[in-house]
Amino acid sequence: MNPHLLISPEVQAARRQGTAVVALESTIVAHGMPWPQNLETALQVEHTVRQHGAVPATIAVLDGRLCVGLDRAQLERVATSPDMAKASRRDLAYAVARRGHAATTVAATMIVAHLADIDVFVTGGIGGVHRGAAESFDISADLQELARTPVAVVCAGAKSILDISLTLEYLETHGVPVISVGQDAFAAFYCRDSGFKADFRLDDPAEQAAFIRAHWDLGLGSGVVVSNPVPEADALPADLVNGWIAQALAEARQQNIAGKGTTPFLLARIKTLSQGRSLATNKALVVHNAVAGARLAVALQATRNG
Ligand code: PSU
Ligand code: MN
Repeated sequence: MNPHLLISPEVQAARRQGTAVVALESTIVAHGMPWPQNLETALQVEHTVRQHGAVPATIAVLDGRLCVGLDRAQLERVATSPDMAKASRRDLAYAVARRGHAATTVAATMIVAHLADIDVFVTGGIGGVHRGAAESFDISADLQELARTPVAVVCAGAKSILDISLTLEYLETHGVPVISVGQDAFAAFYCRDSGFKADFRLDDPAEQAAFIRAHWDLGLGSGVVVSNPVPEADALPADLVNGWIAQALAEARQQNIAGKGTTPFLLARIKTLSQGRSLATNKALVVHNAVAGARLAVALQATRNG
């Protein structure tokens, strides 16, 4: 085992007993949602994973250790500490070497999950190719990570703050399959339909697990995106969402927001512009993804236990 990992007793026990484990990210807690909804959501997501037969492993860097599975106090620390960095692939070693604290993005969470031999990771939405990327070069490291790290990422698609068409092109180029659950379309986070089709529709967790196992057994090496649309009742109307996004993007441009600050800035602005509706939807979709992710993890674990 990698010496920088610190695996919680609950996750260690699950591993020993062949119980399914679901990785969860911490950037959404530290930088994606405001206090106290961030902690509430994190706790509810963990609870939902347990209710569906798997063990949650929230991942963060604390005191330089790559923590897999956080207790309540550690989760509160991630949710409240003002000094939580946002760590993607390039930032992990800095946090470890300086014995610092960092929330992990989708990319960094995939890396740590893979080091800890966890197959399934649940998040809200993946990062992607930002609009205007031809000028800004802003392409989330999440996509590179999906290209190289064999973890299944259950998400509600990608937010339309991004260029979804280019995001899907990028994934195709890098051989990352996009599976959709319950519909043909790739999901668009706050909305169910991005206007683009996913590669494969697989509704049943056992079918998803068979596909993912085959992908890895073939040595294809990459991650897999599992797009799970937000429930109908929690979805937001696309025209409203597009209006908030257009305004948030214009403000980001005026204020010269760049780099890792972009996504948190846009999320916070959309929350304010929507008078909190985007946050309620965000919460609902992550919890919904926890159900799909736990079921998938149980099905994949069955293919391991033979
Ligand atoms: N999607 C959300 N909330 C978030 C994020 C994505 O709904 O907080 C976070 C994830 O951690 C993702 C990161 O990995 O934003 C992407 O950041 P960037 O665009 O800087 O790569
Ligand atoms: Mn970026």
